Amino acid sequence: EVLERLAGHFELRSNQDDMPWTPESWIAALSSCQGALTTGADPIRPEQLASCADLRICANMAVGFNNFDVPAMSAARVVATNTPDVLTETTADFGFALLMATARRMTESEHFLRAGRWTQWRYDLFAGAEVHGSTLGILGMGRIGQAIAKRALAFDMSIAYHSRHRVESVPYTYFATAKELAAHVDYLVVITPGGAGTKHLVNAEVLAALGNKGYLINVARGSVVDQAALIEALQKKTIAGAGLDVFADEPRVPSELRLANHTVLTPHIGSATQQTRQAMADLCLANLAAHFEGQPIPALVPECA
Ligand code: 8YV
Repeated sequence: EVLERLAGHFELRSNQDDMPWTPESWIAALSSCQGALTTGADPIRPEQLASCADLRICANMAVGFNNFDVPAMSAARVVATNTPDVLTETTADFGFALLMATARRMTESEHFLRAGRWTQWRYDLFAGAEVHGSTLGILGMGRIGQAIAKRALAFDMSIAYHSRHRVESVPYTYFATAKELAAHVDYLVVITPGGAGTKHLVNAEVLAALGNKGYLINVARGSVVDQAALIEALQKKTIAGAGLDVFADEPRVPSELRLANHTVLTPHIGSATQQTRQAMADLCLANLAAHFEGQPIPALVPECA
């Protein structure tokens, strides 16, 4: 439906669902375009910009834009837009659902049942960890972090956080480092932006501080967590478990993670409801249309000069 609406405004070059772009076909397609509607997996960096002299706007269908090199885009006079706000509550729902599914071992126990292995009643079967009344650490107290905190309050959780800066508008306990936060909490939920500034913010030391009763939940970007250190922590049981919607090199998920117990793994679906994906697509279209009509752009990336 969105493609049809786009076709009403633009001449389209589109890929097929079953034929992802290769790096070469992506550059070739972009080089004949003035605008692009990108997902978080489509890079817009100097390599692409060098061959795309006519490109003027890239509308990312994501709030995160670590696939963009915004300074290089600004230098090449390419506008960057994203989709903030419309996915905040939906992604917070998912982050909290992933926390609960991980704590209560919902997918592991379901696989066990579906495999026909539930043959007798046992009191120790899939004993998980309490959610209500526990301590939640939020790494990144932005819009989605704050929406996750709101949900946690209804579960009587105590809330602490670490962000680059203290957020004066929230009443939660601030920790100056990720490590101090991890040492204090039962659940560490990662919801920071990706990119160089947060690369491996959750490293072996932070995981050690989280400890063997602590859970890591990542609904941000795979790059924020040192994935090798996480695999080691899961294998050595130095953390209790992990709920992961994002990975270091998507869509590749290493077998060590796929085989790990006490994990819930999902294919980057934090914002994936029909309503929210529609709202994200609508905002992309509004961003593209506004640019080409010379109107103010609804969701310009703030860093875009
Ligand atoms: C997107 C996301 O679905 O908004 C984001 O930053 O991670 C998701 O909502 C994904 O990036 C695909 O564009």
